[in-house]
Amino acid sequence: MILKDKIEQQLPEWRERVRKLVRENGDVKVGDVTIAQVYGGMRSVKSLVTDISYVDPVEGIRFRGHTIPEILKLLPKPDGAAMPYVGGLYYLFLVGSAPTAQQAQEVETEWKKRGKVPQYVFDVINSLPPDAHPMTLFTLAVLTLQRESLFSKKYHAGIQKDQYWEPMLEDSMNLVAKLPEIAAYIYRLKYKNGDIIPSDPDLDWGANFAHMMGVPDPLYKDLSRLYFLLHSDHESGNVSAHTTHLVASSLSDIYYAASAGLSGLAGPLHGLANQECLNWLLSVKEECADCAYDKEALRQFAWDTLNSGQVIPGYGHAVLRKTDPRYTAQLEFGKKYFPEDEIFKLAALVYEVVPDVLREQGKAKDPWPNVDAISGSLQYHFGVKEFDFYTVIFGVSRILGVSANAVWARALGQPIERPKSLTTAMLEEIAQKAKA
Ligand code: AMX
Repeated sequence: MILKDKIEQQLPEWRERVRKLVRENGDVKVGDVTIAQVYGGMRSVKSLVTDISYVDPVEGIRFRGHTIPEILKLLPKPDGAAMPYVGGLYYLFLVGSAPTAQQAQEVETEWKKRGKVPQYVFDVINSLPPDAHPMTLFTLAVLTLQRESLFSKKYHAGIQKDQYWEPMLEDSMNLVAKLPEIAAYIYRLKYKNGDIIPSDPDLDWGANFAHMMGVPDPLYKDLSRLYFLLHSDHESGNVSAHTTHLVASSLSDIYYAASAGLSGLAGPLHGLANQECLNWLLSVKEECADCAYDKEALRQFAWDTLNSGQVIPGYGHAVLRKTDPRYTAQLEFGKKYFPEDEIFKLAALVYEVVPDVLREQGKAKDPWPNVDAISGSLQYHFGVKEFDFYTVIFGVSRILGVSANAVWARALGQPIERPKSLTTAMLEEIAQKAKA
């Protein structure tokens, strides 16, 4: 397989680079940790490593060194498409350099070979009560596939440590290949009377998802490719990425680890924010007719939300301090193809109003929109209005990033994670000593 060969070629050099860094500089300090950080969700504590993506607080995400606009130009696209092959992005994540069109297609072909979802996964999905959240169905489907894990089988058969990454890559490819069909199945089961649309082997991974969702507008194929690209990876400290990494660090396979990450993504401060965001936009539309064109009315509505003790979903970020470039890419997509769409226009107007409101309130460190502030309005435009489902689409995408990271973590022999905890009394003592 092309990805395996390309990683294998780089491994001796990478392993020596890491060994040398730790051997010769293991005692060099990377930073200090304050009591505020210990009690404050470890915000900004530098304690993770990934070479796949990096979030600059001002510039936003870079994938393997490339900004989002660069990536959209760099990666090969299917004939006639405006957005790249997702297989090309996965190649970039795993190999470190951009693929040729042929290399991106090879990844797509591998996914097609591995895409068949076993019936028992659908049986598990079907057995859940109708009001189960789509994220519960999706997470469970990924976990159910665990019995397929090659890593698990090989580990128990006694594989060598320096080969762990190989079945991890196989598992990751097998899992990613099946995600569009699982997600679309959940959508059609829950919202379209179980009228399932079979996969189309002639389509690329992103377009096939769009096809199986049953969205008639061909532009949804490009939106799907764009969406999967933008939500895939955001360095290692966010909840879904860190959870996946933590669980995998115990040598759990990717099915266990990714399903744990998805459970984290389901939280309202993380992936669920995109559904909360659309919900908020719809409440603006319903409760404030003037807000569609009157900035002052919209400003007041935003203040009412804050004064009622709620956050404005889609705004703010733990790391970013500027408009998220993933937001900008989606805004540009909407502006190009459907600038007059009602909800999209409202989302764009909110961008002109909410940052000032948050600045005035003075609490949020980042008053700018994040990736979630607009993604729901684009789905809504294409008729995907069931916003409970939005985090599943995010999850499909996020597994690209976390699985690529898991392969490399295993290839470089990253150990089990085990930070140290202290008691409050110990922290008080440390504080007292620091003052003395
Ligand atoms: N609206 C209102 N208040 C906000 C806010 C927002 N959009 N963003 C931050 N604040 C508040 C926080 O609630 C906090 O208040 P507190 O002191 O009373 O607890 C204060 O500002 C400081 O928070 P912060 O340091 O700026 O943010 P954080 O790192 O603690 O949290 C985040 C980051 C994203 C959870 C937060 O900005 C938020 O809740 N945003 C809205 C939800 C959202 O959009 N989540 C999606 C994030 C992206 C993703 O993972 N998908």
